[in-house]
Amino acid sequence: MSDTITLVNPATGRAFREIPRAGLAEVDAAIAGAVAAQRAWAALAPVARADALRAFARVVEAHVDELAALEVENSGHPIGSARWEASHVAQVLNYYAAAPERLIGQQIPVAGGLDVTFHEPYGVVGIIVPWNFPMTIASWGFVPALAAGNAVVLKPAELTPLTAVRLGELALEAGLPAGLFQVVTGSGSVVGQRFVSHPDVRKVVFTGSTEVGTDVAAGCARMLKPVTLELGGKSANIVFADADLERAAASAPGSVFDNAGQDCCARSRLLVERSVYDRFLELLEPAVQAWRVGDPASPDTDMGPLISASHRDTVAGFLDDADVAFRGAAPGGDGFWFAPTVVLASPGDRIAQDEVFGPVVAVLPFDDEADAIRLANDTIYGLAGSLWTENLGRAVRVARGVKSGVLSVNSHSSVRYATPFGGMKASGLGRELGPDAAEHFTETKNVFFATD
Ligand code: TAP
Repeated sequence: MSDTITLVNPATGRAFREIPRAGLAEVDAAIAGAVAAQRAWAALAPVARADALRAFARVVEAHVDELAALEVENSGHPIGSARWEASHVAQVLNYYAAAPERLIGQQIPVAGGLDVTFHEPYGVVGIIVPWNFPMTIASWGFVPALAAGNAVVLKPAELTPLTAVRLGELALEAGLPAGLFQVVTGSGSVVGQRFVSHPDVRKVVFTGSTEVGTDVAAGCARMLKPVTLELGGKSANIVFADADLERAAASAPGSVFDNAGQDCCARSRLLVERSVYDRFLELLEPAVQAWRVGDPASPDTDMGPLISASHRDTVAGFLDDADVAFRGAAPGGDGFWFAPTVVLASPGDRIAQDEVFGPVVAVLPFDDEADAIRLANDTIYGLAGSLWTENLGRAVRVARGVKSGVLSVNSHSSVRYATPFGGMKASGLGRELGPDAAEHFTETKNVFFATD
């Protein structure tokens, strides 16, 4: 394996930067530095840790444009999305800056003394991040982990390390102690595996494919390490006949083609009640044609390229045996472009079961509410989902009936830093974000003080 990683701009197909590929010795050195930094960090007054995270947030806010430009070049994200992602990192920092002073334990009534609980940090947390949302997904792990008093070693995806590397530098600029938050670039099989096997990494957060996540969880089990897994998805967008069909159709492209469909929450199955199926497809077609695919640096772009040539081949392979209804447009040229595609499918089809992770949506009809819930649950995954109806009772019943971690009614919202995020079934284990995330990076210690 070469000791550098070559980065390629997905919109042009051209290599533009080399970065170091860490070996085992470098990972171990980073972990040793993190162990030392964590002791000092956890010993600080909670208000001092809170202030440090607020300072980090301010530095990130001041670098939103720079971070966004890196994501445009490295990941092909449209500039508007990339700015949102960088701002989101600052917001996550601001939100969890409140956590160090709010990690409140319990006082439990017992005989003969005083019993209290403490939220103790694990120590060093290892975070493994995929290439689809490099900054945001990293921040969902490293921010609450730091807030809870841990040190973090972070491995970005080899394809998209630049914003994570820059965030590591910005942490130092903001005054975070050296060693506390380290970004180690390298391969999953070396750096990621070392987070799993190293005894001083006491918790692992993994976001990526269900296949690799299962291996990571098995490795963590052997080390008795807790692990949070955010994995794949095949989420349903369920449109009932009583929905506002115009709104549902206008918003459907964004729900699956955002980030070129490389989104674990992509609503890649569109379930439409049979009585409005034809009408809905008529409304959907112009919305798909209007979805603007092109230069990620342009503020008018809705969708950029796929991440790599090989990923484009994988996505294209899903169309080999698919019944394509209509497609949007995409540029030609050397970038890894792929036109948004709408496919008509049956429940057992590969396109209706497997995660494509590209701009392809499978449309399936359903007969009634029970059928909609059954179809929505007819997948190994359970991450996100949307449902469109004007009937409140139905919205409640279906939202409770679909086995997914994150659902939205008459919208496609999935991620808010203040609300919990994560999947059921093969989509994951544990939750990120929301009011309890910092606590998830702690272990409860119970202390009894005898008074008699
Ligand atoms: P993976 O191939 O699973 O890679 C994810 C990360 O794990 C990368 O940093 C990768 O490093 C690393 N890795 C690879 N092999 C490893 C190993 N043996 N041990 C430890 N780490 C290892 O996924 P991907 O292709 O990057 O991302 C796409 C998948 O992620 C999709 O299935 C998608 O649904 C899922 N995803 C889920 C979510 C949530 S929140 N549920 C969010 C985003 C993505 P390299 O860079 O060296 O490959």
